[in-house]
Amino acid sequence: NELSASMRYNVNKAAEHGRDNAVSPPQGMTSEPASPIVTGSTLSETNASAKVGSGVPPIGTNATIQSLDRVRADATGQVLTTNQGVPIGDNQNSLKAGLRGPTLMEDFILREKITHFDHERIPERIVHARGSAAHGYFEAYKPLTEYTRAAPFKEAGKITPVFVRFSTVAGERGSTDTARDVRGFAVKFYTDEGNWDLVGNNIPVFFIQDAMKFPDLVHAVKPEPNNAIPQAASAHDTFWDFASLMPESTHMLMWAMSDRALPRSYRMMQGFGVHSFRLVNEAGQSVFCKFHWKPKLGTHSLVWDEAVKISGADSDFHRRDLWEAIEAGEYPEWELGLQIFTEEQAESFSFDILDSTKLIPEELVPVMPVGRMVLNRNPDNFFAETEQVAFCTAHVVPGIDFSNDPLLAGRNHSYVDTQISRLGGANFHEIPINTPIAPVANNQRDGHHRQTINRGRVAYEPNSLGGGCPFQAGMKGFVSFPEPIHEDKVRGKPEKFADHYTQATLFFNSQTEAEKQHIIGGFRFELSKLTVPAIRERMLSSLMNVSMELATEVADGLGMELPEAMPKALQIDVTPEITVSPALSLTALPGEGGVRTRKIAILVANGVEGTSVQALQTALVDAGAVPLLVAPRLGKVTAADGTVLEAQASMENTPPVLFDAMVLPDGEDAVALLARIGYTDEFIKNQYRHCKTILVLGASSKLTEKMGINPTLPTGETDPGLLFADASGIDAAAQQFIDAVSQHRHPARDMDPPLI
Ligand code: HDD
Repeated sequence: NELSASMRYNVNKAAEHGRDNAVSPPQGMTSEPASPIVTGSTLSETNASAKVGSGVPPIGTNATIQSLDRVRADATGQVLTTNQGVPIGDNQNSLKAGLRGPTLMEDFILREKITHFDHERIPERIVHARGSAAHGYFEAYKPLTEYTRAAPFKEAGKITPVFVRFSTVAGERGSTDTARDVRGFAVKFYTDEGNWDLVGNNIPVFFIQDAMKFPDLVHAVKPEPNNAIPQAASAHDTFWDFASLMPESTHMLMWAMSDRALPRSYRMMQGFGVHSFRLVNEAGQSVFCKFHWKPKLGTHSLVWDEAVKISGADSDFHRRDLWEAIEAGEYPEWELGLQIFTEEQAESFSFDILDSTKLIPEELVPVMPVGRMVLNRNPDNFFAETEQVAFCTAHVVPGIDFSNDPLLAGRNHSYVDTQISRLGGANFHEIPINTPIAPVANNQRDGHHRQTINRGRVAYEPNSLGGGCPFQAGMKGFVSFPEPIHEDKVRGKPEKFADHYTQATLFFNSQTEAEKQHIIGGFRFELSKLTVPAIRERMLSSLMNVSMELATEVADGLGMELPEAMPKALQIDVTPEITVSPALSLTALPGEGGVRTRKIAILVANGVEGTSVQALQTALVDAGAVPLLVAPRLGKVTAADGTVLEAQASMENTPPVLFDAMVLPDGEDAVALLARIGYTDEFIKNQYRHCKTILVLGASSKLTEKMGINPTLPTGETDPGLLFADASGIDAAAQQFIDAVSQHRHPARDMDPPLI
């Protein structure tokens, strides 16, 4: 596109020389854009541009679009102004007494600009500082009125807008996405009866049982206070010191050391409300409930070596993945499932349902699918939406209520409290992303940054001057479930809370062999980073109560003898209902995704056999994958038959860990070129080591041979992820490749230490 003159360079610079121009920028030298703005130009980004948010979401699925419209701003065609709306004549130069003289205090334009800038940062979240979010909607499959009067579950097909923020826990706002960590999964439902926040994680249990220990846990895992090391990592003394002294954390540690803590994508992880909540129906009857989000794409993870390398290659890996998927119209989707159970069932379990370090195995209480959530729009503005969104477990609506989980009680206080300092006062609910769609009317008034202009004289209740308004909703409003309580006031815990190991063992025993090995590797790595051997030993002594297989292998990996097992807090033996729960393995949810949105590297170089490359590209795009031609340098690559291909990535700018699978091309000359480049070895080594699918076409078999890669594994099995084909049989090979990539990874090749 032809760019208008005003877009090619900063025409305002022309006004900077000489007294006359400085006093009054000459006509035609301001940057008022030619009208209409050049369409299709990537330099002009307006609200209508595909590069801002995701443009237009499907109609009727996103009510927050309208509610946020009143605060959306678009500078297209507007003159530059101060915050008071005063047009600014010169945005280049401060006001001076003479061109070489001192800058004047009088310059309110400069002072306003700098003052605002000085205050652009707000405190980051004390935990979950690093996150990414998107808009979408929840759609109920069927009415759940038998159990709850909550608005989103009133009828089949009911749509409730949502805003969802995913996060890591320990790292700071600018930390890497692929750290080993729990992931936050916070959903704000803008229901007809007010906002409901389901503030969960991608792991169904938690480290501690009582909110009293939360500040200790967070102080232990955050960078150590003397030197602020390490960032976004639990592999340090203070975390394991605390964890090893708190055996109640053992179950959660098993999850945190597993592949669950290394998701491939936010789109490919589960979410859990963690606590037992209550559902309350119109008649005031209550059942307990646990919330589960299951991703349509299945649950898939990275491996540790890959996660570490991705941190260097693209520390925005998960943020980018979510953004790009939504921009591409590949809207991520989760199914909401409920585990519903009664007081009587709860009494009968071998564990306490008020204990957040315990889950309810799906074999005991099945997960009932009740609806789906689709994320279909990226935020317009990261700060205004993702950073300022304020979640709180106490934001419940009629029909949803709390259990007596002591961790939940502490959370119900903490979240509102933290927003008051983070967002600068008690009116954070008026920030557009936090405002409910349901109308708000009460007698709360004033405070920092108050936006609402409440009319009238009345700000109290009861009143007669305001006709008694706003009036109480009575039984139509939120009514707490009248749970009977007849107890002494005490500090303490029920006995079942003291069983710290049964479910940790259940989790370990429910993993596949490869998953177990990754858990062992996780513990080995983290504990190897400790500088105080006694902590390592204490942790091992606790792991012996989980599984001797686990403890022995971790000890072996650390070059240690097994110590005495840690004395258990609970002396009596617990008989668990089940000893294996297949639902706890990541393999339980392979997903319907196939290869959709998977990134595939097709290595190319001059002399490549082009027809097979193009056939593969077409087949992969048709299957919904994202194939990229990766060459030693960006730009044009000439195939053996003279066809010119365009490399979309270079081996330098997009390293192998950013791809889910790889194709090595045919063509003698190209292979000879690739064989001389060190990057090629890196591509093959990393893809191989991370158990990804590799398709080796024709002459490229020399490349894998050179690396010592063998289709027969040391176990005698044939490697299912290593495919060889000739360019002539490309159609069949493409299908085989797609099938293998949809397996995500090939654990048969997973060796510790790695083969290559
Ligand atoms: Fe928390 C943020 C999830 C225990 C106190 N928490 C926060 C977020 C998530 C969770 C997803 C980020 C929300 C967002 O994206 O803005 N937290 C959990 C889960 C827990 C949990 C699943 C256990 C089941 N949290 C927990 C306890 C406390 C807190 C026990 C305090 C007693 N959490 C906070 C907080 C944060 C927070 C300090 C930091 C920023 C914020 O709330 O808005 O209030």
